[in-house]
Amino acid sequence: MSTDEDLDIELDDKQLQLDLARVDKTGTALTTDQGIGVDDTDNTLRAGPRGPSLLEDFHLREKIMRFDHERIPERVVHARGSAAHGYFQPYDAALAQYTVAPFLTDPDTRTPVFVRFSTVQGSRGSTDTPRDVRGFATKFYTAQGNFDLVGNNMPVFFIQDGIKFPDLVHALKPEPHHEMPQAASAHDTFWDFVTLQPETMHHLIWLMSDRAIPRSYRTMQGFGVHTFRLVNAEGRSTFVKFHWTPVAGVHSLVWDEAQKISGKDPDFNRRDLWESIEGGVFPEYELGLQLIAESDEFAFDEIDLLDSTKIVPEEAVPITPVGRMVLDRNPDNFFAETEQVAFCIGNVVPGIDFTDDPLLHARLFSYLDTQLTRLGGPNFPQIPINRPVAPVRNHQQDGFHQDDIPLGQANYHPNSLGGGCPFVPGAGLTAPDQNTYVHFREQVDGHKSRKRSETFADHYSQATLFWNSMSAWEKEHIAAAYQFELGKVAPMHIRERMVEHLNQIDHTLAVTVAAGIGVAAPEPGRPNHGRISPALSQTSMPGSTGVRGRKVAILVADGVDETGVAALRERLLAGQAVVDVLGPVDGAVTTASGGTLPVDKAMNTVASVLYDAVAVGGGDAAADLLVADGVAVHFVAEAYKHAKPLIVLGVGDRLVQAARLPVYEVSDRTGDVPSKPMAAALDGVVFLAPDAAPDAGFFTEVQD
Ligand code: HDE
Repeated sequence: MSTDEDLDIELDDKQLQLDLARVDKTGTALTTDQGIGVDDTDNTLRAGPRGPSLLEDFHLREKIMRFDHERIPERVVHARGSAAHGYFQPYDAALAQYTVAPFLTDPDTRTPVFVRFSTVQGSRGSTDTPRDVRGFATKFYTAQGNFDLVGNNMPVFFIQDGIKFPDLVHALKPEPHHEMPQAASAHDTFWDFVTLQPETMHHLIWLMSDRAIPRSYRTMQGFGVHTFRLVNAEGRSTFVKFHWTPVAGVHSLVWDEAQKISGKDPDFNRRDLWESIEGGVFPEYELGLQLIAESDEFAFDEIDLLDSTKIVPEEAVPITPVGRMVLDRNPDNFFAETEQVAFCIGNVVPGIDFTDDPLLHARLFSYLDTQLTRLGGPNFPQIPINRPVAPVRNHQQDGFHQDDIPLGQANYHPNSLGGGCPFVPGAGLTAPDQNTYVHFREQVDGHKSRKRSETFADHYSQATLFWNSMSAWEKEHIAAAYQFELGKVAPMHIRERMVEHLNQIDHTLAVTVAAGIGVAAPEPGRPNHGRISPALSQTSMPGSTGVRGRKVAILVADGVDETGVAALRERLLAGQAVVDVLGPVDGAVTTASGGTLPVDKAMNTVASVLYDAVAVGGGDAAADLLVADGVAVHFVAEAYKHAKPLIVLGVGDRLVQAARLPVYEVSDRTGDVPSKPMAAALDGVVFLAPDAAPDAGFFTEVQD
């Protein structure tokens, strides 16, 4: 690492702490777990070369025993995940009036973070690109202790009350009798459950949108979902909703692409995260907060702040930008870090507090509880990735895997034998200070009952708001997703029930979906309220990073005009795009001028779905070879199908013609490069002169 910025991070407290746990095997000799050097690790100790193995072979027994126990239970949900280290830094001290938490208010503090992204339904080894919610969990190692913001990439949740979570997850997971399907929501039990539980309707429409198939973790939002509280030094609380917005914009795959990627590269999102960080294209997100005064709790029509199936539209409460998170370091070891990290929504620091959201409260129990089985006992906070950088001193000791050696005689409070230590620092405080957690003094009053508030009753208005706010292509994708998913549901009565729900959201949507799944069109249902929230559309978040981190394939063959390819490559690399030159086979191709051009990969080992754009090199002989190559023809045809920019250099257009694609000629234009929507609007392919490589605007909406 070279810059000053990087240096700060490398020297941060969490990394220093992790250094103590990192074990470098370079140049070392092999030992047993007891530190004993071994003479042979390939042959069991035997009585004669063909004789029986001997029980006294401690190296064999230990090696096999350790192997037998290498796996721990995978997470019951969010089992498949990928993670990275980084830091968070607030822009300024503006939040100091709302919270005592310095990590949100001190612009000189860079708080180390570890972020784990995940899918929900599939197992640990499942694919990255199913239609699913994505987890976005952030552990902030603040100087005041760990704060875990355990969010998702959608701002609402399926259910209002945590007691329904086991039912939801049972219905969503592979069906119990045959354990199918893996990593997919398109099956009977899921749609049976959700159609009987109308509170799921808002989250469902998000799940049918392209938000459920993010292009990468770099281009995905994150949300805390629940309403939390910020609490200041006077003990005043302000409601808060947490939002992460990716600097690279919000971009998704299209469904056909997502399904193909599942086969071509099931690690697509994981690989992208890893390679981006290795390549110095660090994923960045802005933290934004919606702040709502305590006195405004009931100021919103149709929204109860305690109901996690509702958003507070940004038009009603704008998002205040607060700071920036950068992910700049890959984990050293997947198991030790990504698998063993334990997020607990109850991990809060002074200045952040809970509300009475009944979904949140069930989570407060669940996360702590689940780690006991998953990580084998109560000392999981001592695992290096989970350890706070703040000192931990208490009388909670013993249990499986205690790593510390607590000193002294007194393991209770109060004590005099240990000098009264650890002492209770905040005794008597009525409001938090930055080092002492004091729960918000909320007044509560009520009769015990299993009743849901009337204010939670509206399950359709915000689903309609979401639908209304989509662009035409987003609407098309949503309707197609309902058709795909419901088309996989065998019982017709479940399909019909869903169409009835859709009819409460929007009649046109219901009719469109019904037409695709063999259900009769319903009579007009609940009238559409006509409201929109423009901020909900992906088109409102194009991002500002242009070609940076985008992947471009350049197809070449023997006889390619190397000058065009070199110019394009150079300009893309200058913008920090990732460029792969693809040939019919690996190695190199000969060029028009008799030289050689190295090839990064053979075309048939990858596919257009793994790229954001495809370019075709020029050169007469190369064009003839590419036209005769079915893989190359399919490459450009498929890229076109997924509305990706096609960049065609010189006579490379012959390949486009061979694929029978409509053509749009811009080879005479250099500066004014059309964007994908323009290419799509013209229903054609973009031709570029070699010196007209894409600029920032070109990729803005590549994946939308
Ligand atoms: Fe989770 N959830 N969840 N969840 N959740 C878990 O904790 C649970 C919910 C979320 O990368 C589990 O350590 C209940 C909402 C993420 O390690 C478990 C309820 C949101 C992750 C659990 C919810 C989430 C989890 C499984 C309803 C978004 C992955 C393993 C009351 C705001 C964290 C584990 C990681 C993981 C329970 C609902 C996000 C079982 C009971 C809402 C990102 O404890």
